[in-house]
Amino acid sequence: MPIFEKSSESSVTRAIISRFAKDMEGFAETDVIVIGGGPSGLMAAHDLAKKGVRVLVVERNNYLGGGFWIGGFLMNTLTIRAPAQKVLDELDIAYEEYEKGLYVTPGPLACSKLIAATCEAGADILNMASFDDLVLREKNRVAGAVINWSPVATLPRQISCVDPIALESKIVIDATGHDASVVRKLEERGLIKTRGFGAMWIEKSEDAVVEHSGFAHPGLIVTGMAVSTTFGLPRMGPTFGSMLLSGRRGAEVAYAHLKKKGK
Ligand code: 48H
Repeated sequence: MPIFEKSSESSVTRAIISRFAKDMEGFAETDVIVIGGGPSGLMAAHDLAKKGVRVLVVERNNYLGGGFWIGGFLMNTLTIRAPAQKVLDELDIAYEEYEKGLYVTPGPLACSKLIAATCEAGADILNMASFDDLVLREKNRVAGAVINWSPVATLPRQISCVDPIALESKIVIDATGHDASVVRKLEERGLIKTRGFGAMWIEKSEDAVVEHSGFAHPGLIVTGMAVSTTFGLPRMGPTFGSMLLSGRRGAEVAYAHLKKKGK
């Protein structure tokens, strides 16, 4: 008596293709595209999905989480300053108080729970796909993202002429971390000027990054380290509370904008 239900190779292949095609059709036009699945991007996607917004996270790696897995100096410990530990409470992530207002939690625990919460909230995920360019409309308003499979970038030149595809959205969020790749694409076209992130100053940087999270250009919101790069703010090293609260601020700004426009 076999353990598993009867099936076939063709059924398994068709199951994958039909589900993928259905998903991609939905991704072609959505409310918000988040480029980058690190802590700020996941947090933004989580909060938007919880509010019923259609949100897609595009991540170039085959895994989500960005720098949230490993904390500082590859030591697997994330530090979180108050009040961001409230997000850990909300997501049921265990942590310890190191000293008043400074908390520690293992990266693998916090990261896997944030990913799970984001997926469960209803955010869609497209991984192994890289941001390539923007869709721009009248007055250079950002209206979507052009993406390609990540491995395409590693193909030899003679076979790398694989055209990307475009996904339309009402808002794009740049959550690509230090590179601020989406904002930099606008800079290449002379539409914005980035300042590059500044030297480390934990005390100042975390407030500043949250305060500057929001629209950097019509249709484009910036969250996380990309905010520091865009606006020339100090870096915060291995403290992650501001990444979570920056994503949350980005989601609030996006949601208010969508509501104003009648979503
Ligand atoms: C698709 C892309 C692309 C692309 C990048 O680096 P992240 O963890 O980003 P944040 O901003 O959410 O968090 C930053 C934090 O991890 C950190 O490094 C801190 C706090 N540093 C402080 C300091 O002083 O250095 O995640 C970015 C994600 C990653 O998963 C990338 O793979 C992804 O974006 N990504 N995805 N297309 N072109 N570029």
